[in-house]
Amino acid sequence: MIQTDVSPRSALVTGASSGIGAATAHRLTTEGWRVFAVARRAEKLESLAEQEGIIPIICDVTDPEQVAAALEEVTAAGGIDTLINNAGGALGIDPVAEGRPEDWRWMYEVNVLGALNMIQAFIPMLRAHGEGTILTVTSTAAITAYEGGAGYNAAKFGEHALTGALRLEEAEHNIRVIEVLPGMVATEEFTAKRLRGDVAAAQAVYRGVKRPLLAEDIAEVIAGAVTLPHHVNLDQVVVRPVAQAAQHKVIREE
Ligand code: 8X3
Repeated sequence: MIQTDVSPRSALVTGASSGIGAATAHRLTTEGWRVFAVARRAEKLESLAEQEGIIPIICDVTDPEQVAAALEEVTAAGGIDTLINNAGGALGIDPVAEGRPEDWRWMYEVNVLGALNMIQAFIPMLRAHGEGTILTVTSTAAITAYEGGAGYNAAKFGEHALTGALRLEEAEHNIRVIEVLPGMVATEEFTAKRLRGDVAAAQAVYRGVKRPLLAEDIAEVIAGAVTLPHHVNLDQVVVRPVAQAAQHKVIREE
């Protein structure tokens, strides 16, 4: 990919304590970026923070007061040109008929309102920078509904809509808005959390799939997207493993 000659770059990554967020923070620092790694869990951030270039910030993106404090911290430390909204998650695989409203509420809160809080807080800084980037990690679940997926689909479709409107609104402020939509990614926590800690069921999701995507694969895509020259906007990047040709078609080798 073509690289920009703008340096040094600086990003804030949410959901940075594990999975795609941690891999992205790691990947960007290897390219010389300063990275503010945002997550709720201090102990998880500690090992990441040992890496040079990573500045840990403990913050729950669903709490506007904590987001305001994070903004202050980032401002005092020199600011960012790139916001990467990665925090999110799924809870439950119930059909609509039996879905738990509290699960739906949690998913809306963390996927949609969490991203909203971060965007609203950091948009003045990104506008002032003159060449800002906002990249939001949604999901293939943001564009294709599937059985058992409705609560997560609703939240991710919502986050996808937010991203689309934002791209239109911020173009005149020269902020590029990128959406990365991962399909099946084998991460430590995503499916285990969704299945409420049922590790065996979580492992079954990837059963027989020879090469599901890894967090590092998505980090590679994110790094590629945000290091392109600023006038190049990858609006939407759908990323799946070859074995997942569609949401409903997964090649499994028994
Ligand atoms: C995760 C992808 O297929 O579980 O965002 O909805 S999927």
